[in-house]
Amino acid sequence: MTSEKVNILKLKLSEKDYNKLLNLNNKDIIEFIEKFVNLCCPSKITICDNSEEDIKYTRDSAIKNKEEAKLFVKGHTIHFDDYFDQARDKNNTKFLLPKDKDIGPEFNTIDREIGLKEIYEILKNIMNGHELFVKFFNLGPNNSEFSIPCIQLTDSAYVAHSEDLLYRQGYQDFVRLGKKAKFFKFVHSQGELREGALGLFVCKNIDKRRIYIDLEDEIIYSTNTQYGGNTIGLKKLAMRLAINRASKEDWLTEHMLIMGVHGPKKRISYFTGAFPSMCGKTSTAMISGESIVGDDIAYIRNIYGKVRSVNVESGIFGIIEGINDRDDPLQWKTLHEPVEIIFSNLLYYDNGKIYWNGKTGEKPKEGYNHSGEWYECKKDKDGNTITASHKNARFTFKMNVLSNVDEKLHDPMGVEISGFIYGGRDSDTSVPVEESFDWIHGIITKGACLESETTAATLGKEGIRVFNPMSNIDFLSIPIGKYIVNNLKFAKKFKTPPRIFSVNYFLRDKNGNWLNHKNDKVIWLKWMELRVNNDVDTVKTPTGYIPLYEDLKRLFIQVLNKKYTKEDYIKQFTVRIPENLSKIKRMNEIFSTRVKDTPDVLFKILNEQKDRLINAQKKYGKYISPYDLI
Ligand code: SPV
Ligand code: MN
Repeated sequence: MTSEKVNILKLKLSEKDYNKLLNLNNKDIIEFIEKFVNLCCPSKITICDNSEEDIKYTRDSAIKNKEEAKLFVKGHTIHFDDYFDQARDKNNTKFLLPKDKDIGPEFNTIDREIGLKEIYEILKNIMNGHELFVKFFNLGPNNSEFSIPCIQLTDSAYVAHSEDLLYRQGYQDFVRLGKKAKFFKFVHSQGELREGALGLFVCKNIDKRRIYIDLEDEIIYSTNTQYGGNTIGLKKLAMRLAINRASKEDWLTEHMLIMGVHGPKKRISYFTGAFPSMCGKTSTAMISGESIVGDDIAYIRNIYGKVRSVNVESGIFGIIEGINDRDDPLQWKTLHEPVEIIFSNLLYYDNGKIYWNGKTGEKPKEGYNHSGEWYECKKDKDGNTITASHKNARFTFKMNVLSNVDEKLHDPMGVEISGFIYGGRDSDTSVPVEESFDWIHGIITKGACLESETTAATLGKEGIRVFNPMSNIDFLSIPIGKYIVNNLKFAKKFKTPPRIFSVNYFLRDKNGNWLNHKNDKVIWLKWMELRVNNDVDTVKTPTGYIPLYEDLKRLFIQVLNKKYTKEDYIKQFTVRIPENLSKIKRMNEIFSTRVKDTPDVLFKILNEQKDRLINAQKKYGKYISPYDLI
């Protein structure tokens, strides 16, 4: 550290803020901040610690800097991202790859030296006229073996505010760890801004949007974007760093919810669940009557011989589209309470009211949204209708505003996991719930082979199956085969590893009718809870273990007060041999061409499954009722 550089922080910081940095007793932190202050040249710097004062300052700055506007309900604010900045930018998210490294063809990479040169050029003086917020957080609970300390540099008060809602404050852990803090680093700038709807500022230079990931230095750069998935360092950006770190240290970073499912006699069994986007992940995590630990990202470790997991986050950045009073009572209620919530990219109308697509109640005809002034039937340049809210419009709140938050959310030891769940959007192949034969069979046939069908809402063309192993494909930072092997190896040390299940909320009959109601998912959860405690028996099929009719019938009555007929059961749990064989064919194709490092065991397990399906077909035909298999 040269004295000249020390001076820049001394010069630009208040004495109080400077002392906050000295208190951390870690010269790497000072050097990191100095380096980017020198490069980005912010006009003002604020160092935030855990204090209420700093948290309030961040929240107030988002309003003062016109990144958020107040809404009618106390605590509620709205934020807009630019019209072309509404989702994760996969094309411009790249790994900085050193010359001597190869992470496989699946990844978007750029030569590390070239990428650094480019991003430094973009960052040069980028914060001129902006205030830099320096924030300290923890990924995971405070004071926990699971957790990773993080420093976020951002010139967006909205990003800093979002992180205050989504993560645990980490300043004290940095003080505790001192020189030992092995932290992740995030550098974000919105770049130049322009005035958008309601006079709120949005990014001007979307063409210079970059998200560059440096696994070597565990640092991520994000520029000229505001959308949370691109900017909130601790969310999907940190996930890439954590997957890489976990792979070296023999634990798992998963794109998973964590929830407590309530069984008989007040028993609670914890599950993690991976679901690609639009497959029911958040709605599963928030089912009333169960308890939520997390809805998006889980760290999973071997703690004294048990599989335990923590929620990396302590808030939710959730999709708001379609949330209504009938299907989502819990989220509906919370979204109307006077608690701190940031709404992004939905419709603002009537001086502070909000509307989102699918919201129960009055549907305004005009207002302001991510496209500016909005009116019914408004079209974009290409003639597409602009709906009132963007389909990726979101809410951000702390989990403690939910009435069913699990009491172990902040437990440094996490919760013990009894089952992993994998759920895709699948109209015709897998049954609503099924248990795998064992860990390896589950990781391979249910996790690694996870697919999801596109919805009309997302791509225009419905029913295209997208390969998404463990629903983590967008966030992997190691080759897919290696990642699958890490998952397979993880359970080797456990006498009884968690059971692995698949769920499918989207099964249809030949005529395209849904075979289940939205609310049925709670039944599959209750059944899995009974299974992990060995309370119920199963029917063995070629693809796994499925429930017995009598157990489901009882659960439907007990939990939903609903009659469940044998016909329902047979339709839902018929083994569909041709569809299952097609799936195996698709997977064999993907794993032998697209994935370059597929472990042999994957092909072996798929071939065994194929043989079981063919043998069953010879005996019972193409569509097999569970009653044939009992
Ligand atoms: C997801 O898309 O999986 C999300 C939202 O959780 S984002 O932050 O964009 O990743
Ligand atoms: Mn996610």
